[in-house]
Amino acid sequence: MDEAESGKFTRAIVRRPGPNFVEGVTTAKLGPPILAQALEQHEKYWRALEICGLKVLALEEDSRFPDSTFVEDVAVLTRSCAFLARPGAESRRGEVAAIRSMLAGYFPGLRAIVSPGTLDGGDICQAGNHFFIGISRRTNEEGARQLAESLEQEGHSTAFVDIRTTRGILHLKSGIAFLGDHRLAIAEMLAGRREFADYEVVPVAADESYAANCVRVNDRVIIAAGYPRFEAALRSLEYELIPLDVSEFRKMDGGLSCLSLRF
Ligand code: CIR
Repeated sequence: MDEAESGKFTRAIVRRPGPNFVEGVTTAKLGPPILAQALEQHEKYWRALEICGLKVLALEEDSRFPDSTFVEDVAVLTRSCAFLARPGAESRRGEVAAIRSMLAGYFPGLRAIVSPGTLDGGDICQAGNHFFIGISRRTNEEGARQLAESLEQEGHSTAFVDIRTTRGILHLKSGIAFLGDHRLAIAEMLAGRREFADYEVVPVAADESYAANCVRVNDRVIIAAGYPRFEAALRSLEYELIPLDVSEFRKMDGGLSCLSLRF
């Protein structure tokens, strides 16, 4: 639940990268990730969530699923319900089982995206009571429709954002983040889209676009280290920041938001 305005997050689910993390799906041409560094970066990410006041729940690593450290993609959580995703990459579908078991203890009425729908949690951006639902190479129109219908039954509003022809982002949240305060960080490739017209925008320049994937967690914002203009823009808005190096996850097309499910 990416909702900074209606109550605090108290928990996060994470999963350490497994020994074959390097075998995951990627389009980034940044070379193979170094597992030892990925583990160290993950450890710091975990600590950052604790600094933000969260109890961190860890799933066991699972080498059947090299991308399973990107837990955000396999569920969508709101204050009142949880939706199991149906990842667009077939190699990731089996990741849902472990998340289902973990979430069942916290969300009694689990719902699920069903075939022929596909949906990755990375395409869902919650902004208060409103949900932006990306339609991407991973989330198809049917998956988006199923989620929107369920969310609307729960009293939320939704808007589709088609990013299928937007270059340079895998998921919607690779290019936007909700910062609370009716404010979105928006990467250059998504700037000017009418879906975001009602929001105050913190623009992320083309050469810093990776930084748009930041995470507001309670009173702080976790950001990728190494993007000085975006960092300065957030500091000038008086956000308390936790910059983290996530270079090894970037090599696998991942970022900060995808490494946890917060609720
Ligand atoms: C994948 O291609 O599915 C993973 N290698 C990366 C997923 C990143 N998830 C995200 O941005 N929400």
